[in-house]
Amino acid sequence: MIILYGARPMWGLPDPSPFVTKAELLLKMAGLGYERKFGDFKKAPKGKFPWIDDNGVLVPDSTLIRLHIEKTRGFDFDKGLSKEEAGIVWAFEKLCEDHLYFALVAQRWVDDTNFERGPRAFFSMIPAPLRPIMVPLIRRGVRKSLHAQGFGRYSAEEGRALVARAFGALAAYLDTRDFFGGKEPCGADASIFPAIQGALCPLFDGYFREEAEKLPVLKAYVARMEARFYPKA
Ligand SMILES: N[C@@H](CCC(=O)N[C@@H](CS)C(=O)NCC(=O)O)C(=O)O
Repeated sequence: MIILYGARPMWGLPDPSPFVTKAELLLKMAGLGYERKFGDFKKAPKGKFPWIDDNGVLVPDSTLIRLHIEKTRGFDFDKGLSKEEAGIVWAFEKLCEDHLYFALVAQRWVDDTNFERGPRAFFSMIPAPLRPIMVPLIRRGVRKSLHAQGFGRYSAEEGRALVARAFGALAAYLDTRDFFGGKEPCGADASIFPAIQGALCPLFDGYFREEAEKLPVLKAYVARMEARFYPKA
């Protein structure tokens, strides 16, 4: 049995981390049995969520998890796609992970109201007297990493223009398809779905959600993916 380490379902999302949801979807798509466990960052092989324990083999990083499943189970996440389509959806996947993800982090962690509604809950595990020290320290670390990555240097106006362009590109591709895989989901859907679902999460306000909400095709896509992979009992 594979164990998937991440956080847990929160905020109406399968996991606060889009990368954990991606790993879970890859396991579901490949038809592999798994159990979810709350991870201890100190034990994370690369210091980040997610990682899996595949019968003693620890595999960190959602994309490395995909490569591991492909290699060990022979599963083809691009089944039915032409080489060109596989290339395009891979680029869309990385647009979500290496660009839009940082807008999501900025929305949740930099904005005070959003922080109180969301990430503040992560600190409930640490003793109350330490929180006044730890919370500002960790938020400062997040702001620094956003600055180093670059997204943190954009004004709200600039950030809005960039995410609008990215969501527009995703919506344009989806316009004639049910999924990024076409009629059926492919590996890239495992990554793109949590990025858009996270943007549309009603708990958080700001331009990131507003720009995603302007595109009904994105909402319809999230609803289709939720119905397929997280059907309501
Ligand atoms: N490239 C990694 C990114 C994973 C990632 O950034 N995880 C975040 C949660 S969304 C994390 O664990 N952050 C903690 C940290 O950076 O200390 C993947 O695809 O799994």
